[in-house]
Amino acid sequence: MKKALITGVTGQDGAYLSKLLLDKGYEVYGAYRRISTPNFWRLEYLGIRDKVKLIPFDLTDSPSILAAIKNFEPDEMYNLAAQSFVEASFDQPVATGDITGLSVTRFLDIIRQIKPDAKFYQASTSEMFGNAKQFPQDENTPFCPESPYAVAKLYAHWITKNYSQSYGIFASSGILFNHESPIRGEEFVTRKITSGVAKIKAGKVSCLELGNLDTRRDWGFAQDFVECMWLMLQHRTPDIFVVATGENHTVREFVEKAFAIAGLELGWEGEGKDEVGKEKRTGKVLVKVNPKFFRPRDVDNLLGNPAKAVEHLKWNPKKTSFEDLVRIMVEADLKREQG
Ligand code: NAP
Ligand code: G4F
Repeated sequence: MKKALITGVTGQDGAYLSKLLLDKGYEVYGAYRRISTPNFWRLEYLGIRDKVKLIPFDLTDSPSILAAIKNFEPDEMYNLAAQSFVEASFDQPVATGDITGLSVTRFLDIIRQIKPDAKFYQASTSEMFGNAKQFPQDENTPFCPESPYAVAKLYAHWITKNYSQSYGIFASSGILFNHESPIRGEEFVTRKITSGVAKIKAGKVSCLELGNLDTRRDWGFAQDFVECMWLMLQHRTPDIFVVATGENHTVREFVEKAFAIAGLELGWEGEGKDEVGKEKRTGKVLVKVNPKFFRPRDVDNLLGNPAKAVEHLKWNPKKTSFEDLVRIMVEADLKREQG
């Protein structure tokens, strides 16, 4: 039986990847960090909490990384743990650099010393392309990171390639574009929208406040994307792959689709004011723009080209459409609100 170590097992991708590997017959070791309140709701949502072997671990703590690898000798390691929220990285640039960037060297160096035959996956990101001049972005597009998060991820990306080339470790990076699901954190825009829509429908809140509505993202379904992580470690050589759907939409389009699926009439703030500036609309749902949710710098337009993953890994980027993704998320949040 193959053994896999997944860091960030309490996160969205960690939960979906655990489910995938358990279904494939792996023994799954889920590395989680100790926090004041246990945080296993995603594993519970997928019905796998008692199937994953949970081990305490912190990316900033080398002894805990060493113990996880030495004690369990995993064949495959998926490094999904990170400070992953771009907005927060502007407030915590040093912690983000340490957790999301430098920790990957801690991890790889322990692999080099005690388990050099293991395969390693690094969760790289389309944020590394930043405001790229090339569309769509592929494995040869120059990087232009626009946030402390993206800078840290780019460091992690390069050190993964460096350890693979310098020491012959099977270390691959997936440059994943945005991927979402009903277990996405509510701080990210898609889940903020779908849970907001469900709360509006339930009469719990009267409006949704968002930041930049014009940015475009290539949004896919997390359950489909984790499959590509696994495929990368089954490939005959370590490599770098872009994972994306090849289609993008604005935040505004996501909002429109989510409201339509929930059967709610959508009204934008400022759309219908009378002569004294008072909202003319009555009974309509409002979406407001709040400058608080704008970032010091944003990435305007991400669009990935998954051709290499399609050709070499036989991965299907079109399994779940944009419409289906929004529907899956809205329906899950409506169900949650109904208890
Ligand atoms: P997520 O839901 O935010 O999960 C991040 C995980 O990292 C959580 O389990 C978190 O633990 C853990 N973590 C944070 N700091 C840690 C530390 N110091 N030590 C150990 N664990 C720590 O992220 P995700 O959406 O699943 O994404 C998975 C990975 O892919 C991340 O590296 C992310 O940056 C990258 N990525 C994501 C996307 C996307 O669209 N989702 C796209 C490209 C790349 P807690 O539960 O305790 O907070
Ligand atoms: O959902 P977001 O916070 O995701 P973002 O910044 O694209 O990052 C996510 O995807 C990356 C892959 O490209 C991952 F590496 C990263 O870990 C994370 O998973 O924001 C998406 C867009 C941004 O342009 C943001 O400015 O939505 C815009 N937005 C507008 N209003 C908002 C909001 N974002 C958030 N979080 N909250 C808002 O109210």
